[in-house]
Amino acid sequence: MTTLYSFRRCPYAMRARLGIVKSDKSVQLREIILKHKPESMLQASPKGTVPVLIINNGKVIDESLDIMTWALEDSELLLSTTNDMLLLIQENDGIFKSWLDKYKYADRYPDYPEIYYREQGELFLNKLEQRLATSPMLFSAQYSFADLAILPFIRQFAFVDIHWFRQSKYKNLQRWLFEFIESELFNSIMNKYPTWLDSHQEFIFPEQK
Ligand SMILES: N[C@@H](CCC(=O)N[C@@H](CS)C(=O)NCC(=O)O)C(=O)O
Repeated sequence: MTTLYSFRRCPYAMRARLGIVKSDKSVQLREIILKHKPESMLQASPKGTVPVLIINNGKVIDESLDIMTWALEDSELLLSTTNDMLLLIQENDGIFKSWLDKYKYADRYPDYPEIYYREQGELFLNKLEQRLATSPMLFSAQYSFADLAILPFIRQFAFVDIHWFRQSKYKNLQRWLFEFIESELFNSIMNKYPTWLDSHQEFIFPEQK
C-alpha cells in the first residue's frame, strides 16, 4: 500500500490530497506534526517537508505537484493540463507564496506594515480575479489541475484577515473560494486524524473509495 505523510493544514499537503481524491487511487495516510517529524519520513525524504508519498515499490515522491501528477496519471484532469496552468502554479508557488508568508507572519518582517505585504500578494489575486470574471473556475467551468493546486494557498491568504477578504473587491475570487470551502471535495480532504507519531494509526484516504 502507498503511504502519504501529510499535515492537515499545509497547503502543499492539501493539494496532494485533492489530487488523490480526484483520482482512482487511495493511500494510507499518516498525519504528522511539523515539530516532530517521524524518523521514517525523514529517512525517505531528508529535506523534511510534507507531503511525502512512498509508493509500495519503495519509490519516494516528495514534491506536492509530483504527487498530484502521480495520483492523476492518465486522467482527463492531467491530460488537459496546459503550459499556462503550469505557469500560473509557478507564480503561486514562487512570488505569491513568498508574499503570503510575509503577510501571514508580518510581525516577523517589520520592514513594512502588514498591509504592504497584502498589497503585494494582491497582484496575484487580481490576476485570478480577472480569470474568474470570465469563467466559473480558473480555466473553464470545471476544476483544473491549476485550481486544485492554487486554491489551498488562496484560502490561507484569505484567512489571514477574513473580514478584509469578505469585503474586498475580489467578488469572483470570493465566490470561487467559498464554493470550494463548502464543497464535498474540500470536506473530504479536511478530516481530522490523530498524529501517527503517537498512535501509529494509519487511515485509508480518501475514506470512501
Ligand atoms: N516544495 C514542497 C514544499 C512543501 C513544504 O514546504 N511544506 C511545508 C509545510 S506547509 C513543510 O513541510 N515545511 C517544513 C517545516 O515546517 O518544518 C512541495 O511542494 O511539496
